[in-house]
Amino acid sequence: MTYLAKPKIHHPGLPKNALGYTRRDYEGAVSTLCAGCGHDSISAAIIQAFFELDVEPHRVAKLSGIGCSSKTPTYFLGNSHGFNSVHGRMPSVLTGAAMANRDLIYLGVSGDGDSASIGLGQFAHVLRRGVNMVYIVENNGVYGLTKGQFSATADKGSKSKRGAANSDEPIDLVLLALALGASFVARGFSGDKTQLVPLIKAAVAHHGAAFIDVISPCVAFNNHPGSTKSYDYVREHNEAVNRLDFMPLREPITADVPAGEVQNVKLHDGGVVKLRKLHEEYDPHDKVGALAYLEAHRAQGEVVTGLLYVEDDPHDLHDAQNTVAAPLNALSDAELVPGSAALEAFNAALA
Ligand SMILES: Cc1ncc(C[n+]2csc(CCOP(=O)(O)OP(=O)(O)O)c2C)c(N)n1
Ligand code: SF4
Ligand SMILES: [Mg+2]
Repeated sequence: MTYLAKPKIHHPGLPKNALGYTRRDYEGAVSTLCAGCGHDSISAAIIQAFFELDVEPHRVAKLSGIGCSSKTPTYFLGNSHGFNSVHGRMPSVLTGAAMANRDLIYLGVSGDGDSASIGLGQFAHVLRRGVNMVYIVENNGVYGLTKGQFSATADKGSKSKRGAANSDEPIDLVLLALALGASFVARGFSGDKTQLVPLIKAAVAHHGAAFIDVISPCVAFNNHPGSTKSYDYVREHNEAVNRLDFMPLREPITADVPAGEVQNVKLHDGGVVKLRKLHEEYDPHDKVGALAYLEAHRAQGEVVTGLLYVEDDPHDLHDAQNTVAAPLNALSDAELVPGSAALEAFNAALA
């Protein structure tokens, strides 16, 4: 993959996080995507989220498939581990890496073609297994990289750049993620960083399968009248269920928010998501309610964004499989090869 390295000139006055790193330490190469692509705004939100979370870049593993969206890990977290896999196959590579080393933060970045078309089976299984990760789909309703064919998330009746209407029913990845058992489900919009950054931060802190569908207009093939994934359409039809701030517990919770308008959602690692509820009736702990809410607003052509569902006490695949806590590459020969006596005892236990 070609890329342009960023010049290593650091402004001495750049703000530093608790680790002494600047935002530049979380950036990657210069993007080669089309100017104005929504995916670049998502990269910027990821950079900001990890900078603000004070995460050491070498603790992150970013994985992707194939597509403009899947190219983006080159443009953020340049000092992290990275793996650009095959089209639609990122989830199985991520699962293998996560099972081998639970000490890293796993960030899967994919597109709607990558996850809802060729990779739908992989998408389903990584969520239902509860792999501890943040899974972001940069959803533009088209195969951007291969020149704008409709993807499986394109709305029925939405028009392509050449005017052809899509005749197929769309797959709503958020509804699917809820049905498949993801323990954190959210939707954002690439053009709304104020909402997206805290969503990413909360997803990183979540212990389990965290999925964020980010509507991300493709300026080359899907940002014209008739498209339901354009900037204008989403701005006009966006229904935000909540406003989010993410606060690690070491920071005091601000007290100047009027009572009754805020709900603190505790995350497994002790972090807190502060939900400023716009709608009194919306409860992100109620999965059945979330499904009904999404369907009702979808029927009205609205795109619901925000934290839609979070499980308070989630479990991940390591919990289910009772795996060893140490990364496999840290185990000694004796632990990896326990010998014939241990094997015989194990076989005897199965008899
Ligand atoms: C096995 C395989 N089939 C098809 C392709 C061609 N291909 C490359 S990217 C892509 C679609 C990408 O769409 P999406 O995941 O939505 O990413 P976007 O470019 O829109 O961000 C396709 C069909 C491929 N690379 N590999
Ligand atoms: S083709 Fe679309 S998705 Fe790809 S870089 Fe250009 S604007 Fe972004
Ligand atoms: Mg796409």
